[in-house]
Amino acid sequence: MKFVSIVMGSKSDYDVMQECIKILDKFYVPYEIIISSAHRSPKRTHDYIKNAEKKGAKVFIAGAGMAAHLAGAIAAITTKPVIGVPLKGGALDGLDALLSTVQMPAGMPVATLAMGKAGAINAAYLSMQILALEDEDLRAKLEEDRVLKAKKVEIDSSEIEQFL
Ligand code: RP5
Repeated sequence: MKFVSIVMGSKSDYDVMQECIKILDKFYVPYEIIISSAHRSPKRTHDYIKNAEKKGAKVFIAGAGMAAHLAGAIAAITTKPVIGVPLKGGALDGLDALLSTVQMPAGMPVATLAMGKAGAINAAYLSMQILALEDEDLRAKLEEDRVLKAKKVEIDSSEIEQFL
């Protein structure tokens, strides 16, 4: 079965990464989610990624804070797309995680998204867009979602807009 794999570095990341699974649930996209750390449990991370690939993981999402090497460590193990979500926290409040996740050396890409909740939500959307390259039903659902978003802008505006 094709699925999205979500890995987070610590239980303390779960609150934010739940935003990601809420979106995948909404679109009925199957996923796995685990805690595994690049630093604290490197073997577990390696073994999980290898096993998830065998089971059908098509894209990996990594959420981590501080010296956030998780997404890069996963990118070192797989050639599947890796999406990184830098998380806030620590003395630098997420700037450390952003730079650790985004500044990958050439040839080892991590698609790094916004810090925190927006990044977690966008990770779900980007992973679905990747799956939708080979899934017409999912592509149609994503297009419908865009139409609804545009409608909501109009509805929100209609409540307050003024023209001369
Ligand atoms: C990272 O260190 C985790 O992803 C987490 O964001 C951060 C702090 O972890 P805890 O000390 O809260 O477990 O590995």
